[in-house]
Amino acid sequence: MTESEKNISISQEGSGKVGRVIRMGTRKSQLARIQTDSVAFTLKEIYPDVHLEIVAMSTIGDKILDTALSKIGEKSLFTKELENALEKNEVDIVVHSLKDLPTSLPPGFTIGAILQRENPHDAVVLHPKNAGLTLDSLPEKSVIGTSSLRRAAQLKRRFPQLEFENIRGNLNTRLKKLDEKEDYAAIILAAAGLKRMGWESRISQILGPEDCMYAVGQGALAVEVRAQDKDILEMVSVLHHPDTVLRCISERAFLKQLEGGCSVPVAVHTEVKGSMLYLTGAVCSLDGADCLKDTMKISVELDNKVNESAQEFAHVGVTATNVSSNALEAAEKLGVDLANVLLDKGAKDILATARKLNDAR
Ligand code: DPM
Repeated sequence: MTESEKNISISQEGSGKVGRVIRMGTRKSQLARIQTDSVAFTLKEIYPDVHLEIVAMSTIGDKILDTALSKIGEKSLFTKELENALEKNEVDIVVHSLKDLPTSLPPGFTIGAILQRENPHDAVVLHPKNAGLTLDSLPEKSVIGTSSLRRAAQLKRRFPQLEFENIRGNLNTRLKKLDEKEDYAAIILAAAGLKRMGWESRISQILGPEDCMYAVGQGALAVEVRAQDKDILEMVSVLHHPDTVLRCISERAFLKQLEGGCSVPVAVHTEVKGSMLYLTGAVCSLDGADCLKDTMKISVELDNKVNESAQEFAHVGVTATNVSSNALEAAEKLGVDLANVLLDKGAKDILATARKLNDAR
């Protein structure tokens, strides 16, 4: 672990009991650190006797900053180094943005907790000179910065007068590129990331589902652990937010059934109303010209039927032994069913073409 820097950010105090040391792995970006610290803070509140140690690492995704994410391909880009450290017992817990985790995790790993979702929508951040404008009122041919195929496809469809160009780098870099140059009139970022960074004041517009649906898992934090580590699994399971878990399982099952990764324009919108879970999913061509979209719902009554054994009951990589197994199964089925409906309508061709065009760029 040559790249790692260790710093003990939270340690034992008070009770006099010597607790177990839990090591939390994180990427080095400011957002990743903030996200890990927030989970550490919550764990510390629940388990005051546990020692938490934070281990920060650089990942390939952090090092390759000049290539669009969708071109580098693999989702494991941001997660591989962290999973290696988990595997070697160098860390016990890794905190991720759920949307950066593939729908199938490598064997031996599972998502042991999904925390309550932040605002899952995308947000518009304007160049200061455009203050007061919206995507509707920006001058024709204004350049919008985004490297997300999903955002570009949906927004091209909705705002054909605008132009879209890649922008890469972590959030700090992107805001700098926006503010200090004249390359972009605005950029699109997840509201959740902006909020966690303390940059909510830069949000000029939140994009609703009619403009741009969000990415699978967007806005939710996930805690990845070793699937066999029963103690840690049990410890982190109290962090699960049941509504978020059900929404995200349906979204992940949808993406998995479509065989989509981060290099395809797939978007979702979910809601829990009473005991019903609603999933809207869309598959778009890169230029947004073709867009298949549908909504389905399923009952996810939260009964007390919980499952005891861990990994064989993981749903799209998520182990949630403290959430009703009937509800988890229903959520997963909803995602699979909706994907099948769109596949029947021709989603396969749209995705195949999008992949081919993206690879050729
Ligand atoms: C994934 C995408 C992006 C990230 C693709 C997408 C955005 C890439 C880009 C899968 N991961 O959304 O269609 O804009 O070039 C990422 C962000 C967050 C997690 C930043 C962002 C923070 C929000 C969260 C990058 N991963 O999307 O603005 O926790 O959901």
